[in-house]
Amino acid sequence: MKVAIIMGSTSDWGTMSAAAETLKEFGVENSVHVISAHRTPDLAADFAKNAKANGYGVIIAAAGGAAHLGGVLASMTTLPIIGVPIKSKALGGMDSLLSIVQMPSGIPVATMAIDGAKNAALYAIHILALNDEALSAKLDEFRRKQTQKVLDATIES
Ligand code: RP5
Repeated sequence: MKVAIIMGSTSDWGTMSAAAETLKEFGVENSVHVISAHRTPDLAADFAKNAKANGYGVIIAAAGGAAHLGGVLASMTTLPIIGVPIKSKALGGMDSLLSIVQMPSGIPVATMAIDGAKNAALYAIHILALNDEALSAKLDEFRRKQTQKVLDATIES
């Protein structure tokens, strides 16, 4: 299954390219779209309503400021939505974070850290790996290497 990376603006790409890179590293098919909940609401609705039929298994939704993109998409699909709050100029991303994490009961959006693009991709991989043994094995290997890197970096005094 594919992962969709949706961003509210092209200005989010500097942050979100890390998600695309991570998905690529794991060999997970993905596509990147600029869709805004307020600038292109019809497109947002169309994408969310057809995402499952179009072969997507997870949607990553990145937005900054009044970051309602993830919640709007989530209201129109039962696919898991992973929200990435983009650091905003005015409030350093606290506005984005709270807009995504404080979803009212009934329509969940999993919220990553501010600018947490890489973890969004990893979390999407975790979800897809539930039904994909080869992908699950890649995650185990990623964790093993990550642990080894820390152990190798231990400084002796
Ligand atoms: C949001 O507004 C976008 O996700 C972006 O983070 C923020 C600013 O957008 P631009 O004014 O840079 O297009 O919708």
